[in-house]
Amino acid sequence: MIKYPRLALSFVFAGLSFGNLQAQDLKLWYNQPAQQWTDALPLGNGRIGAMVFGGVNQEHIQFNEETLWTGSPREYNMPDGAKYLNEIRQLLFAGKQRQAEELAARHFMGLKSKEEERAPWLAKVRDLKKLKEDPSSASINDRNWKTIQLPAINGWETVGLEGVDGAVWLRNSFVLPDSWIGKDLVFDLGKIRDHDFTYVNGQLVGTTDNASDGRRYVVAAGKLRKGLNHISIQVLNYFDKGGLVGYKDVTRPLMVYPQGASEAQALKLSKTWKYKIQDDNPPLVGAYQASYQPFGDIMLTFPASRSKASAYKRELDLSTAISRTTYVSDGVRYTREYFVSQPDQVIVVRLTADKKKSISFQAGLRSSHKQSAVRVTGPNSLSLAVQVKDGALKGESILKVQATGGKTIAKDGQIAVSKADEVLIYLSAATNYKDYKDVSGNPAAIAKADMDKLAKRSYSDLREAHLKEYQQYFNRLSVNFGSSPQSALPTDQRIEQFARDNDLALAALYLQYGRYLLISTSRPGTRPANLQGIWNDLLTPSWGSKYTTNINLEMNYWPAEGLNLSEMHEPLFDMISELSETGAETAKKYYNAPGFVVHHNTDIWRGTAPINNSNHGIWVTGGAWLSTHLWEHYNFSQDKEFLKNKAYPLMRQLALFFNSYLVKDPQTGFLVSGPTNSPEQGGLVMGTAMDHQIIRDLYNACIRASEILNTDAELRKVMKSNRDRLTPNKIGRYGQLQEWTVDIDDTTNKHRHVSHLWGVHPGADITWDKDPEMMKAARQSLIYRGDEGTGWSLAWKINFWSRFKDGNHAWKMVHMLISPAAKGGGSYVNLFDAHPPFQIDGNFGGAAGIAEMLLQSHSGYLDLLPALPSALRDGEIKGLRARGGFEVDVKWQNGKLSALEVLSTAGNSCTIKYQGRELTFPTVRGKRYTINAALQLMK
Ligand code: FUC
Repeated sequence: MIKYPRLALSFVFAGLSFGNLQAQDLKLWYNQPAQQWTDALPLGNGRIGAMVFGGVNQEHIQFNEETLWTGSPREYNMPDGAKYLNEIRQLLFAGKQRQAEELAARHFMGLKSKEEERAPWLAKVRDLKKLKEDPSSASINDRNWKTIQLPAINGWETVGLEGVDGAVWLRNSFVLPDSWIGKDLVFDLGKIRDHDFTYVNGQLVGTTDNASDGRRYVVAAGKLRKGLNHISIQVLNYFDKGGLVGYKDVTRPLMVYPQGASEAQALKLSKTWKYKIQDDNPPLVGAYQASYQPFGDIMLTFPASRSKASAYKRELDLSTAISRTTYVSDGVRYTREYFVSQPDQVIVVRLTADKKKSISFQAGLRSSHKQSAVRVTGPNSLSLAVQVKDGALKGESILKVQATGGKTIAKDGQIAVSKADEVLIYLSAATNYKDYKDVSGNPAAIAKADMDKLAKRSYSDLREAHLKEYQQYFNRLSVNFGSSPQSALPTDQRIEQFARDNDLALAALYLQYGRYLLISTSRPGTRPANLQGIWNDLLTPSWGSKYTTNINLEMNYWPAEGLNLSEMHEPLFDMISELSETGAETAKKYYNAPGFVVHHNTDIWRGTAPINNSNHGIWVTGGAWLSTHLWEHYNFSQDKEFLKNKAYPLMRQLALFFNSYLVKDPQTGFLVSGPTNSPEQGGLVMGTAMDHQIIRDLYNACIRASEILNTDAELRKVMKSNRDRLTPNKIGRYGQLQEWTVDIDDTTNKHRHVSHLWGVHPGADITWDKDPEMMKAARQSLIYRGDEGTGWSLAWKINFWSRFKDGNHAWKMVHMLISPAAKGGGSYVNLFDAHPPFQIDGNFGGAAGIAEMLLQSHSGYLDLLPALPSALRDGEIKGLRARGGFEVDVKWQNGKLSALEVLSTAGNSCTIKYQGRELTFPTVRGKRYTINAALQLMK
């Protein structure tokens, strides 16, 4: 890649056309330590992730290594799925969806990992008579039981029972109000994972297995007592989140109320439950795919201070990727600095104080993995070894504490430092994962080698190397929407007030945070960002914290090209190469087709077979959607070597797959995809708008690429013919863009997925230029769908409204995305996107969406300020990249373009459009052009 002297040039031009630059607002900061994981601040080097809590007496740094997952290399494909393909298709063409789904469920899903029978275990744990004391009985003595705070939306794993699956008893009680005597009561217990046997005063009042909704049991008056009443619940949890998980709306309590009375009269159940683990060895549950795992935690315990700490602040500086905690305790100012170094592959923490001999603490390591061990390995070092349950992967991590002054002693699995002047702490971590087929790595050797390399390096060496490496990416783009008075407020308060306050600087910060997160989770040479990037503290994270390809994985990479982080895209490209190997097997076994196919999920073992359920797991365009990222990388970079050696060979494989796979719809005569679904609704069908848009895009890209590379003339003819015979986009009877080939859309459907609008964004199948009627129909579909959604759905809608060129509606969606996460999609205290729970896609989709308001380039020209919201009156963004090989600095005042510079990185002709004006000029590679507000070329 050619490097341009961007800093030097922009320095010269800054004075000429851009005037005064306000400082960017680039810090997240808080006046109190993190209480929950989603309050903690994320750091990462693409491989190692850290979440810093910043507690005064107890510092907690939870960390991850990106290759620690459950599972092992194994066969994921059903051997003879292809035998049933035709029958499934015929059933669907004949309108027999249910039969097709049943057949597919039996013969067309992937293979699960090992599964054990449940019945014997269930009989054992249900045999309460065999227990010394019957925990269901009202009179049991539970004084020695421990307590836990429930409900917890992410399961009891997050509130003390980490890693626990099995049979657990929970107990609670309440005093029956006298006025309720003689009335039947409703026990509203929320959702319970997975199976409950609920007793009131020793009598079974309800049991439900695997419900997706909350439990509401009606208990007859005769079973209740005057005064104190006892609830005992035996919860059987086989895997994933356990216990009382409550409601999505986490503010909704568990409660009891008389039947027929309003919830307003309800009595809230105490959140403190007594618990006792009866059996923590449930039968194994087979899993279609593996889950991303936490690694461990660094715990630093400081002596209690005489007085309460004051002047507390913790922050994350996006310009340096360094987090800092400061406070004053007993008259001493303490500062902690943390970063995760890419050049040195370690977490670095520095503790300082403004008075000598003030630093004393104990450092320890721990892990939620049942199989883990901490050892003292030297006078100032510890190691942590972890082994994933029932899986092939293990990890090793080393913690080293280097104090200046004072005394350091390592014993009993801890390192104690007393009265030091300054302390450096390093952590290295590795696993035995080498690639998706090979787990022969030596984690202890890697962790040790990384630690040994630090021997001759000072803190300032490490810090400098870190800054240099990080800033080469981060500093390529700056953005300013004007200063907000709210910049003086801590970030949690800004999020709370954002919808009311028009805190423009927070929107700019959100964009830069997206870039920060992408650099931190997806450096070249690492694995791509999963559903949570590289940050995960749970053994059973939602959706396995893996890779969902029907929107989430792709959304993670929406900012990569436009927001000038092209190299961060590389891990995704490497993954596509691996998927082309595993997906070739799936293409053969399920479709008897060449090329490769990826269904709606994948994991570290690169599984590509259909998973979960036949009504939504059989979706065939995952690989094709991913391949559009290869083509987009070429569009932005104009890198022909990349096109020739990496992108086109993979794209071509996908075209070969679809050449073989597409079939003629007997009703319409057009080619359709299928069996498939429109993610994740409507069930198994033949033909969806999304598939056809993606496949059309793939063919268009392959046709163009084969022309540029002057290859595959014969194949090109086939691709052209298939493209032209594909089912076109259709407008349905409600004026909507049809989601399916038949006009069955339901205008009251508020589903989070808006897949049929793929051609509007991220595709370019439907644009105002090409087909305004279709664009209107797409907009109508989005209006029917409504604004509400999960975090990623809100983020997608920012992009849609930007492409519809309705900046104010896009801005409304930004407001919804940057709002407190308590009741649904929004942002957590650390600005992580809430599905809920935390899912990083919305951060990336949101950042890309804000940029989409300012510049679009998918129609062959630079479309300037295409969806500028009226709230964003003044601003500038420098370093945006556009397709065709351009880098753009744009400034606007009073809602109008005021300055523009374009750097040509490929020497292509440049066309710019702005409010009816148009300018086209030839460019020279490496040259920077200034254009005035009237769209005239200045030099
Ligand atoms: C898809 C979405 C869900 C979630 C999951 C990870 O299944 O429908 O909303 O984002 O992926």
